[in-house]
Parts: sequence; structure tokens; C-alpha cells
Amino acid sequence: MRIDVVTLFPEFIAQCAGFGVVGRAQERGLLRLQGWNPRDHAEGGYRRVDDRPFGGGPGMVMMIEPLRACLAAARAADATPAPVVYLSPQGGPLTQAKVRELAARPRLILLCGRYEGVDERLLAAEVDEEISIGDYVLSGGELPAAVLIDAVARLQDGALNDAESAAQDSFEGDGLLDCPHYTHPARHELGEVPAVLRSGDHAAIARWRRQQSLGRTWLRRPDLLDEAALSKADRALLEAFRQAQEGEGGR
Ligand code: 9WO
Repeated sequence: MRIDVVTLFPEFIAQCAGFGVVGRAQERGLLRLQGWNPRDHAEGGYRRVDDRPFGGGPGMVMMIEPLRACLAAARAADATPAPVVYLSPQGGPLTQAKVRELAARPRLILLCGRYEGVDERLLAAEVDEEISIGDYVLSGGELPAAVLIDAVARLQDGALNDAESAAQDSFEGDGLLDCPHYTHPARHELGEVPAVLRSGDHAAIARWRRQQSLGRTWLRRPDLLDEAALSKADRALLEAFRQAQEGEGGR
């Protein structure tokens, strides 16, 4: 997959994507990232990319022409057609389902705004999809772009090692929250590892983990449970979790 990022801070994106799974995906040739700076397409000695808003008010707005020329250059770098995605709080939510959809594309162009935003005419003419990573305002679209790149990179075939892929298979598909994890030591002043995890009974362990996932989703994100397709066995596990929770008095 190829991702071109139009941003006033291309080195920021390169830094963000240089480590871990995303860095490895690039090294393995599964992901090709390239940054494009609208300032390189701006005219005049000052290389202006922003101007004052019509109608007045504070702040600056990104101008049409440097962005249009920069997008054209990014688009022309490869023959594969690419949808342009604008990262903004006005976009639709970035969910794991949306990540899966984007990860399946051969190519994306991400547009990162700065200041108070981008001239609406450029957005109307060039942007295919507007995406938000959450309901908060940042100082630009670069961090959201890095988030999208990370989420999409790890879904490329071969990006994860075997252990990471197995973890993904068991948790990412079903829309539930993850279960708790423990490692050595088994006994510690902060608490003991649940006995079932040390029992060697793999069926019991799988059941316990599923129950914890269901229970935590019920406690912390009941909205996700409405969407999850629960089996009869899931409902029984969750009911038992609720009973135990009542006895315990919660946390
Ligand atoms: C600035 C501003 C100032 C006063 C009142 C409202 C305001 N909104 C903005 C604004 O949205 N600025 C944006 C900064 C312009 C586009 C790039 N910026 C941005 C993107 N901030 N936050 C995002 C973003 C993108 C995706 N998901 C979450 C947040």
C-alpha cells in the first residue's frame, strides 16, 4: 500500500512512522509512505500557504493554490488512482471497520490541515472523504494522520509477526474489549495472577478470557455490546460475570 501525506510538517509524519510495526512494514516493502509539503508549491519569496479569513475573525486559513498544486504532484507520483482523505473533527468516525476498509486500498492521499482550516472550495473539489479520530480539536491533522497510518499499516499482510497476528485474530474481529494480561512473577505484593491462567487447562483459559472480555465490555463500553454478535455461550458467560460482580460489589 502507498500513502502520500500532504502536510506542512512531512518530517513529523516520517518520525511517527519510523518505529515499531509501521517502521517494519516500510522496511518489508508492505507500506510506502511519502510526505509532500504545500510550501514547496507556494509562490513568491515568502512561500505563503495561508491567508486571513474572509468575513474576519482570528487565525489563518490554508490557501487553495499551494494545496492544489501539492495534491496534483502527490497524485502524479503514481498511476494508481487515490482517494483524498482529509483529517478533521467534522469527519466521520475512524472505527476498526473503517480502518479495515482503508487498509484494503492500494493507495491513499492524506491531507493535513493547520491553522483554522482549509479553504472550503479546495475541500469540496479535492476531498473524497473526511475522517475524525475523535471529538476533540488538535492543532493540525498530522497526529490523526499518524494514527490512521499506524492502524492501517498493521493490517497489511505480513506486517505483524505470528504472535501479534494470533492476538489480533482473537480480539480484533469481534468488537469486544481486550481481556486482562499477566506475566511473571505469579505472586507479587500488588496481587496474584488468577489461578486459571496457571492451570494449563487451555479450554478453561479461553473461556475465562472470553468472559473477561465480555464483562469488561459490559462494564466499560456497554454501547459496544449492542453491536457485538453474542452467542448463547457468550450470554451465559456474561450472566455469570454479572452474578460474580454483584457478589463482589464491584470496583
Ligand atoms: C480551530 C478552531 C478554533 C476556534 C474554534 C473552532 C476551531 N476549530 C478549529 C479546527 O478545527 N482547526 C483544525 C485544526 C483545522 C484542520 C486541522 N486541525 C485539526 C484536525 N484539529 N483537529 C483535527 C482532528 C482531525 C481528526 N480527528 C480529530 C481531530
